[in-house]
Amino acid sequence: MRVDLRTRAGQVLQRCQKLALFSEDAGSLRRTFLSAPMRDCHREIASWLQPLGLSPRIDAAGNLRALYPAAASGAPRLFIGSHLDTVPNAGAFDGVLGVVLAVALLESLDGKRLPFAIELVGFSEEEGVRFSTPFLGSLALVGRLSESHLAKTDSRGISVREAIESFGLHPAELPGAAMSRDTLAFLEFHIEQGPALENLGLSLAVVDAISGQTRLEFRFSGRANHAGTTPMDLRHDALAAAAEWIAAVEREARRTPGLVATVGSIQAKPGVANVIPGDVRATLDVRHASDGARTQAVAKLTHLAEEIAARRGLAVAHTLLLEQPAIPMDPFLSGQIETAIRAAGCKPHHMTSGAGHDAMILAGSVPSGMIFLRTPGGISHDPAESVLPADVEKALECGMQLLAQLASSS
Ligand code: HGY
Ligand code: MN
Ligand code: MN
Repeated sequence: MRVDLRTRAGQVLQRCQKLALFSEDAGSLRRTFLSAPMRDCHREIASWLQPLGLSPRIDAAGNLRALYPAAASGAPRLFIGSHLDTVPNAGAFDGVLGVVLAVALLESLDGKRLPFAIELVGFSEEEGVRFSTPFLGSLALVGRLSESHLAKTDSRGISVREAIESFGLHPAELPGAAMSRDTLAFLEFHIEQGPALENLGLSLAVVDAISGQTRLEFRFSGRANHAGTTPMDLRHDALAAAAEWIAAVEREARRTPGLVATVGSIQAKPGVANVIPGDVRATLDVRHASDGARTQAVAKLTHLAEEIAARRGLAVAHTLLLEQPAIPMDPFLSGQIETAIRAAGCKPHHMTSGAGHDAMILAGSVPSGMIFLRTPGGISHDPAESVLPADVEKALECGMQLLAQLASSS
């Protein structure tokens, strides 16, 4: 039964909202690696895929996988997908929209078979919330999920390996999660998560590259003491030192073109009003389209932390959590995406993504491309995150065009 694009776009939005109900928290959305709500999410998506004759499976890294066969056996495959995990207090579209759009594209084929198979993938962990290590799902797809990844532990001391086992999966089967050698390409639809498309009044963008990112944890070690009896000049206040450093981080980022730097989380111990904090842990997330500019900024911000700590009589140490270089998307695929965006009646905008995506992991192994949808208000990683139904309609039309183009060029 042919469904018109508007109806299908409306269904995409409803489905994203439905998946947003599967959360670890009451009243807000948080769905982390192999949590119980992730299983509900898998079940719901599987219920949409079964009528297409697809039998979805969960691979050993917890990725949802479903293969839509080609016209002929032995044909190569195109991967389409994004991530199903979220940040805490998330919006309903980051990651999930790319998976739900992939389902809608399979439905729009109405049983038609192409010269290539299409494998839908819903990645299990892109944000890195539970284990402070992003991309666990896509790393498994490219065969790069290492023993050190599996040994990472969450706040309860549970390792990635144990989380996989308690979800009923088997780490020994991780090699089987790697994508097959006959993979043509990887395509990811995603919300822009920033203000560019809205400021330009455009629906869709071609992502030419994804900015690199460095994530670290800094630990300021001072001297806890009594808040009432310790004179100001005798203090080694770890939180005051961190505060001075955080202001310096913001100042440095503001005056460096193209640089963004964020201290997203801070924990002060012992964390009570009448004790001078002796121990502070703070995260730092640094991004730039140029790897040189990013690594230079990380070195400068690290030196600043050391200088502030020394002046205040504290110690400071840092741990690297993630070092992800900037990654260009595949030029041929980006050209095809641009053509498809035009064919969908939109003016294509080319841009670099400030946000990280699974495409940056896949791009190291297969030609990868991304299509952005406008993010109203540029708001993301927040319940106010949204997409416009008309843009979803355009994304579907672009996706169908793209499949037709790739089929005719196969
Ligand atoms: O943090 C990011 O760039 C993405 O949302 N994981
Ligand atoms: Mn995100
Ligand atoms: Mn995302």
